[in-house]
Amino acid sequence: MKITKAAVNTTSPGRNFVTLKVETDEGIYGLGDGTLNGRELAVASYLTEHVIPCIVGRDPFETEDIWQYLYRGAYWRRGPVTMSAIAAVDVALWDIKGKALGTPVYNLLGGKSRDGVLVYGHANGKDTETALEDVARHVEQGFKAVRVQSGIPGIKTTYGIAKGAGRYEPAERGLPSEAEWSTEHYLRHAPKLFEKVRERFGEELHLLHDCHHRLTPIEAARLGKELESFHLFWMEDPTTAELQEGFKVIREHTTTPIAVGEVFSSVWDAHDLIRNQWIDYLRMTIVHGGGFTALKKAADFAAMYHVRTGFHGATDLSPVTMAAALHFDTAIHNFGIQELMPHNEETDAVFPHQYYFKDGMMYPGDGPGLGVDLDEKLAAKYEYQRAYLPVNRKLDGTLTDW
Ligand code: EZ4
Ligand code: CO
Repeated sequence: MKITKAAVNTTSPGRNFVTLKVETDEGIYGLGDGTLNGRELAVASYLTEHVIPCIVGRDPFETEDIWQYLYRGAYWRRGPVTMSAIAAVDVALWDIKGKALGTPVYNLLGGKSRDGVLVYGHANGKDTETALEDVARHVEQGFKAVRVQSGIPGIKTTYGIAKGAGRYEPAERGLPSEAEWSTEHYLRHAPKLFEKVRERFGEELHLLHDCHHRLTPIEAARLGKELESFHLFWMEDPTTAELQEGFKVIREHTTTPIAVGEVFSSVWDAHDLIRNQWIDYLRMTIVHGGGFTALKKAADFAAMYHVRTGFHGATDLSPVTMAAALHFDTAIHNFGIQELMPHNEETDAVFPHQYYFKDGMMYPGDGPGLGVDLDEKLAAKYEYQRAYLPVNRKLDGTLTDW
């Protein structure tokens, strides 16, 4: 089998997506996601200008060699743009393999290790009471695990909170908006929020929380300690992770489990975190981490240190990545949980898919390949529109981590 053609599709059914379609001489094609929120066209051009010309004529079954060719062959390694582009190719090729062999991708990754994939949804509200109502809605929908974020008294905007009546969407069209941050206000508020959630919903519901890289290690240690009695499933991105040993400080102070890695693009971003057992869950997902070929190795390495996966699953991960993640989650042994932020109806229509949600779990479907398609006619109706994630400032105007 030979790759005859590959092309990048950009579409914006409410938000931007970059999708690679790889075609073969046997009429089978595969899809890969290359979406990098707020920097989409960098990946699109990396693929079109630098990657596609090198893969035409290659055998799509040679995923290992093609991965190494694109990674080592570029000389310039790692980074989210490069790794998302490599992931787009890798995932499309695994999709082709599955279709050619007439089997779902999870069967190529080890087969089913579980019946379903535990997912967590996002509950949020402008204040504690509204957030609690949203938790209740999630419980009614069948969720067994819920991430809870709420507005913080004393700050105008907070990460993870829907602005109007609609759903929360991190990126916005136009130039970056500016958000406001105060660690002092946040640290006073967050433990009270979780006290209320446990009071109302009991012990059984899994609770998660995203600190979104805003604390220093010692501040995160304080939060982790104060949340201990509420038994969180995890505390996410407690601090920025360029300095991996920063997590040692957090770990030494608290038993609240720690998840990190949605901005990672290589296992090397997590090497010290994993081998020192400073984290419990790795969030780097298929699209930003270089595809199945790279993630399988990262997950196997993590397994040796009791680290499980908890893949990023926000709306900027396209349905192609959601499908890929669900096949992966189904197959690997050290799966932990999968994030689910449902796409809007327009996106679901552009990417028809087999995967589905039922009783708090998700299932990849049992058709060949990834079980997700791209309706190119419909996609063409939604032209790419420049969009950015917000930037964040402390109350005195200092730029800080968003
Ligand atoms: O801010 O996906 O856990 N989920 C998150 C997301 C991220 C966005 C960034 O593109 O942190 O909301
Ligand atoms: Co996050």
